[in-house]
Amino acid sequence: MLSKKIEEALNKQVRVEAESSQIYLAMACWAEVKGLEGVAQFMYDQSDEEREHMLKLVKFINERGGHARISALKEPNVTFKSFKEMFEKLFEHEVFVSESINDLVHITLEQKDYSTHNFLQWYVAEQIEEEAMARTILDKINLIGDDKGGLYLFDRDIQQLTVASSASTPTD
Ligand code: OFO
Repeated sequence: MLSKKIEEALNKQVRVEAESSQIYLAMACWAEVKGLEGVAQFMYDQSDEEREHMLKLVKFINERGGHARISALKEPNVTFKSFKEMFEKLFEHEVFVSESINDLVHITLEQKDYSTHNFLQWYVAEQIEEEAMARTILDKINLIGDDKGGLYLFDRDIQQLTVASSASTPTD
């Protein structure tokens, strides 16, 4: 059974994951209208993954005697100055999500809720992976700079990152 404090903290994270999904969906749209199909597909897939993260939390809350709250979301930023800026925002957002997960883990320890603590380890590992991927993408974008040909190749190659990351998503 979840304590009220843990339930509330988990529900806050439900919202963070839902907003992540919306943010990446807005990025997918921007990339798509700019003609970068590979980047757009990558962002659509990221958006789907974030929704899965949200659902995993929703189910955990409901199964443990709580009630998952589906709240209104902040409208995400829909335009960017450049792809570099878009990926910088993605990286910053992942760092923010990692901090949010860390705070949550801290609360579970304070409350001695070891089953929720155990459940959250999946998110801890996922955030390490997502931050690393965002950093890799930023490094590549920095190498490309303003080179149009480089961006074309990046758009083609980013698909492989999509495959690598979705392969590590658990099915439960
Ligand atoms: Fe939910 O993993 Fe990224 O934010």
